[in-house]
Amino acid sequence: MVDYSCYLVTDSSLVHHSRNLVDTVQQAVDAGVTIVQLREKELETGAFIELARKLLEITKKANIPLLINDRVDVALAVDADGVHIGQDDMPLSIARRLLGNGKIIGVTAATIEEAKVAVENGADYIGIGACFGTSTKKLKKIPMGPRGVLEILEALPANAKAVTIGGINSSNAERVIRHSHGSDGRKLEGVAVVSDIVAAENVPEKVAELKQAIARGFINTVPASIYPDELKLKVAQVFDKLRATSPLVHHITNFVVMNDTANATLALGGSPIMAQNIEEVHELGKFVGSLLLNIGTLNNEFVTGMVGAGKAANKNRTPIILDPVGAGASSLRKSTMKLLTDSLDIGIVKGNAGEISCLAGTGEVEMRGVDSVGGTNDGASMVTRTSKLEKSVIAMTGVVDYVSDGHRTYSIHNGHEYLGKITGSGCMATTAIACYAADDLLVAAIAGLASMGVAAEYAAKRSDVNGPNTFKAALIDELHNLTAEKLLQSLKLQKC
Ligand code: 3NM
Ligand code: MG
Repeated sequence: MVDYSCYLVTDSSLVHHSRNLVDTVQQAVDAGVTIVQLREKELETGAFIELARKLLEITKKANIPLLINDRVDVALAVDADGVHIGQDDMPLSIARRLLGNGKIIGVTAATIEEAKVAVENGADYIGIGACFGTSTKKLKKIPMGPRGVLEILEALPANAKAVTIGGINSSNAERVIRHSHGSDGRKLEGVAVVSDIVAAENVPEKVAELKQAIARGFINTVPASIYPDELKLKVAQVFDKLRATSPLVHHITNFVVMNDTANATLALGGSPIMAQNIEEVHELGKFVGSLLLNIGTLNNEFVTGMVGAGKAANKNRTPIILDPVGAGASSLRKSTMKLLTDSLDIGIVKGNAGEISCLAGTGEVEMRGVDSVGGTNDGASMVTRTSKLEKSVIAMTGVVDYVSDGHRTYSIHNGHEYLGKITGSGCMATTAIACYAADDLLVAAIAGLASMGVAAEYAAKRSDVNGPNTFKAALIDELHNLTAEKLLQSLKLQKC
């Protein structure tokens, strides 16, 4: 049984200047990588064999396999444990004939077809790539993202083994593995990493981080179901906690709602910071309770800031809440949503029916600008499906709101029609969710939408409210006046 979980692929041109490749591999093996592939594109045969010998000494002592990239002759010369071949290298059948059945042969595949053929022809494992963008190798195809990796994996026989490669690092490995959990219980065997390990300043620390992230990704427990009454008590608890702790909510959001959402955060009990410049997002990172990314009024500076802040948040394990405003309305917004959901581990996505259907890739609900045209008559199934696909909590707003973590789905029947008459109420709902995100993300999504819905009902009832504008002011007041008791009394929550 080969352990492919933490797979090191070498590249001596990327090794950090403080070491050579042999030291790097020694440190990585000592720190617990589970398999090594010697991948050298420039070495002459003699030097290649000599390097392979040195690495084999290291891997043998640790009792882990050493594979050779491409060069079957080098693998034979040093009696390595196997080879890894690409689509343009020696055909698998010939490599197998030369190496025999006792050796490991891995094959790179970028499509379902390539992967299927390799498995049929007896590859021991498939290297699916590229998952993300990488500067380590010139890619021939657009990176497929974790969802693309799962599509290939699910097309293979259940016993096929696969890892993925390309842009994997300690901040995305957890999500990549978690995303690979398929419907029939299969998953990736592990992740293959080049630059994040070989170019690291501190290899043992980096390998430890990676191994922890990989281990977290393999945990795939089905959460226990919670009855609505129990959940309402949790909502009341997280409300009290929010008021007691006032978490810092970092917003990268649009110009239309920036002031309103900052006020909504304060009113609810959080502490807003609206920073989009990449220069400052890293500095803020460690104090931030949650990161809210909103793709309205997009510009390039926002996107750079979102990706930078998002990666830092994933590294710090700070929850990210994404509001894909108008995702179905323009291709720029859609591709930005895809960029963010592909490259970041998003905890919660909040959107209207059009935005969520765009995320699901079904387009079952149309968008006109940032508004959905109509809703869906099966919101519960839509959020459950999308959550299973994205491995994020999905919160969908509408006349009825729906929240799902893929296993547990609830509907919320609060709110007021004035919410649809003011701009930014959806963005404020996302802010409310982000305020609660220190806790269980399903509870956070419900608490956020519940707070908006209940506050809206209180606001609409006020004698000083006689239209959208007075409503907006009253809404901020009523977010401020909200109490755990009001939430418990007014929240209409159902299990779907
Ligand atoms: N193969 P890094 S991507 C060797 O897509 C390799 O098949 C790929 O390097 C493929 O971990 C890649 O530094 C390089 O991003 C991965
Ligand atoms: Mg090759």
